[in-house]
Amino acid sequence: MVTLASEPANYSVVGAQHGCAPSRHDFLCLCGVIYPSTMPIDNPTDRTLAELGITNNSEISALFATVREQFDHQLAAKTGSEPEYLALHHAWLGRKSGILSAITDNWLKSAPPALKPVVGQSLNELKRHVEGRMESFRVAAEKSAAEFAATREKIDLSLPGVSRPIGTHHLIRQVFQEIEDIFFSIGFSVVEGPEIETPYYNFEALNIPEHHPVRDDMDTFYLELPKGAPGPLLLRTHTSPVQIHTMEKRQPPVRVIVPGKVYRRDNPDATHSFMFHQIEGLAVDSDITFCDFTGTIDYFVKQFFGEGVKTRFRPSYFPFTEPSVEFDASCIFCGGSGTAKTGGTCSKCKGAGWIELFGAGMVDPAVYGFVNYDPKKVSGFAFGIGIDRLAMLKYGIDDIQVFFQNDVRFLRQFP
Ligand code: FA5
Repeated sequence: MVTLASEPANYSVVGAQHGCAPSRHDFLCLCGVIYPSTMPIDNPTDRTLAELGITNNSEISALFATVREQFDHQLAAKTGSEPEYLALHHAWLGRKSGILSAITDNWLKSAPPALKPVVGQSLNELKRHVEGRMESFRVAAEKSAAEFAATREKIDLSLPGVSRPIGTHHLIRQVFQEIEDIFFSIGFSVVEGPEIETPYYNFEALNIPEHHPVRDDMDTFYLELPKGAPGPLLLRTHTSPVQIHTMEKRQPPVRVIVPGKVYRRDNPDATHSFMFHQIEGLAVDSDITFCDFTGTIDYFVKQFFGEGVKTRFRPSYFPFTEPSVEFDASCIFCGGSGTAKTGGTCSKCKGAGWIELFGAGMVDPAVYGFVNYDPKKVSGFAFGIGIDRLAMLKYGIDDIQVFFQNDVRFLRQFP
């Protein structure tokens, strides 16, 4: 065996036997002992053949045989894990600091011409050997990593499941659903429309021309548009524009309800919000009468609040209905007596015995003109229910703001 370097007096045995990953600079002695790079000793692969005193072919063969033995020894000490593979690959085949690169630089390139062929051939054989073994190591390491992952990720069906709390619909959504179900049962269907509208749909086509005083009550938010935009856009103030969209698209008979959000520049207080919810209703056919109208509303109110509730209507005004009415229901808190159950005036209806519910009316013939319906052939009714206030009434909520604060203590009361 060729002596490659004199062993230092103060070395310690480290490396494969100790589990640490060898690097090129740990590769100091080729007889199976690895020294840490911090030790002041020679590394044969850092020196040229001349510096190692190697002068003939047989010494070269022996030298390469020793290197190969060292590799085999290190490989045999591995358990087959991926990190071990990577470390060994880096130590032997690393481009910059790998042992094979060092041999190429220090032994092959500087070899005297007479020795070069045998050094080249030995290096190629060593390379093939190392690469072949490393490839098998890689395949085995990958396989063992996959097997380990499969074992780790195996689902244990006997474990108890993770229970996640399931949320519930917001009270406003629940009330929407309740109302929709009532109208479904009498042949209405749901349509939806845009929340961003043109003044034409929000006002003009509903018979509310520019400068009409009603527009003041519905002052709303206009969108800032880029210069040259075709016209103003606004956040709809009510769901009534969807009446127009619907009649533009469909011929009578029409029976629809329109749930959705609406926006007004109202200051927030216990009964006002700048964003709230409405359900529009529209029925148009060849022979719809005022009687059909009041009968439908009465049916809805009784279904929603209970059979005992009475309804009445009072004259009102909306530019898009004629006649227009305001529907009231007998107070659900005092039974319409005006006196609280505990005595004294009922605080909910303020002693009137009636609570205002929503506005409605027979569709104004002028509106039919905007959608090319013949007012002589069709008639119908429309209504617009404020959902938030209806929900407050039914569930005894005295501040509309709680709907928008998302306090779970409130929400949990309506599972
Ligand atoms: C309208 O919006 C009409 N479009 C309703 C209508 C439709 C009439 C079809 C005739 C035919 P009004 O402005 O009254 O009407 O609003 C309807 C309901 O919305 C009110 O009764 C009230 O319950 C609710 N509402 C109005 N403003 C607010 C607000 N700022 N916050 C919460 N609810 C509101």
